[in-house]
Formats: sequence, structure tokens, C-alpha cells
Amino acid sequence: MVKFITLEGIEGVGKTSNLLFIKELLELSGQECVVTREPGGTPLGEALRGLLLSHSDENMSADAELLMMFAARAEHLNKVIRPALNNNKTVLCDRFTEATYAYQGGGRQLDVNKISNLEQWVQGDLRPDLTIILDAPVEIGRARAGKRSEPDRIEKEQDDFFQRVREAYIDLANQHPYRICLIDASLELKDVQKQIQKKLIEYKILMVNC
Ligand code: T5A
Repeated sequence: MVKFITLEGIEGVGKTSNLLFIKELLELSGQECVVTREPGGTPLGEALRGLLLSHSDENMSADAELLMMFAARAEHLNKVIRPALNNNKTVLCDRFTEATYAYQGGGRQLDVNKISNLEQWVQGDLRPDLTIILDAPVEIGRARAGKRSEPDRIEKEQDDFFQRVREAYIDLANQHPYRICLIDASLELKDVQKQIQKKLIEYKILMVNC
């Protein structure tokens, strides 16, 4: 049964907007949801998020960034995600380990084995049942995200960084087609949402008439 759903994609593709849409659909169908995000989701995780996404110009090594992502994740899994799944709730998470493969693996070009070792250590066999990657060209994500506040430490990266992130996401979808799907997020919001709803029906998370 599909209980752990994550939403992924480069900056500004519409993860937050669509997470709320999915939550409403699930609740209308009678499923109890916990909506959360990474990095974050717990007091310690949110404090780490503040450090990771700060506006400071201090250089952070890629290894420190990777380890902080997994430190926040370990806490999140122990305090929020596993307890919710054990209570038969559906967990909807804005980013998870696929973001680490995409940003620290693709973007920062860290050795993927470091990520998979940490994934195994921190998560054991737990993987999302369904990961929806909202895919759009970098310039579209940038244009949408740019309408908001000042860029954070990661948003300040150049287009080639986000191009590698996007390519890493596409590779992940190709490697794990049974649990990771790509949605064309360059379309209007209503058309993106139609694709998501179709996917939720395909995975039997929603009934056909929802
Ligand atoms: N990170 C995270 C790592 O490096 N490694 C990790 O392991 C993890 C977990 C987290 C940062 O941390 C990094 C990745 C990130 O850099 P974040 O807040 O999760 O940061 O990520 P952001 O991508 O910065 O989130 P955003 O809020 O910027 O983007 P969203 O959520 O994708 O976009 P959203 O929904 O806020 O939409 C942006 C704008 O576009 C509009 C919306 O109305 C909004 O104005 N919009 C559309 N407009 C037109 N057409 C559509 N289809 C639209 N969809 C949304």
C-alpha cells in the first residue's frame, strides 16, 4: 500500500503548490496525511535547514552539506516519518533522499557511493513508495522562483549546477521507474495537476472518480 509520497524537482517547479493539491485530494478520499519537508520537519531539522540555506557567503564544504542533510533526515525519520507510517498515516514530504542524489550527487558532483552508504545507514530499507519529480527546464524554475525573496545559499548556484541537478533527477526516474515518475511541470498548473491526479489513480492512491 502506498503510504510514503515525496515530491521533488529543481527550485521553483511547483513542489509546494502541488503538495497542497495532493493533500487535499487524499483528505477528500478519507486518508489522514502528515505533510512535512526536508531539510526540516523537526526542531533540529529546521535549525539545520537554517544553516544549510542561510544567506551567508561563508563557504560550506560539500561533505559537510551532505552530512547535515542526513543528520536532519535521521531526526525526521525517527521523530516524524516512521511514527506516522506506523500509525497508518500517509506521509507527504517536500523533498527527501532523491534531492540528495540530485543536489549533492548531481549538482555538487559528490561520489554517489557516499550518498548510498548514508542512505542505507540512516534509512535501512525504507524508501518512498512513490516519488513525483516535477520536471521543467532550469529557466522556467528560475523565473518562477525568482518572483519571490532573495536567493538562499543553494539558489545562488549557477544554471549549470541546476542543469546537473535536473539531469540527476531524470536519471533517478530512469533507474527506478516502478517508484519514481516524472511529470512535465512546464505546463500550466491545472495541467500539471491533471497529470499528478492521473498518477495517483495509476498507483491506486486515489479512486478513479476522485
Ligand atoms: N536540498 C534539499 C539539498 O540540496 N539536498 C537535500 O537532500 C534536500 C532535502 C530546499 C533546498 O535544499 C536543497 C534543495 C533546495 O535548494 P526548498 O524550499 O525545498 O529548499 O526548495 P525550493 O525548490 O527552493 O522550493 P521552492 O518553494 O522554491 O519551489 P517549489 O516549492 O518547487 O515551487 P512553488 O510551489 O513555491 O512555486 C513557485 C512559484 O511558481 C508558481 C507558484 O504559484 C509560485 O509562485 N507556480 C507556477 N506558475 C505557473 N505554472 C505552474 N505550473 C506553476 N507551479 C507553480
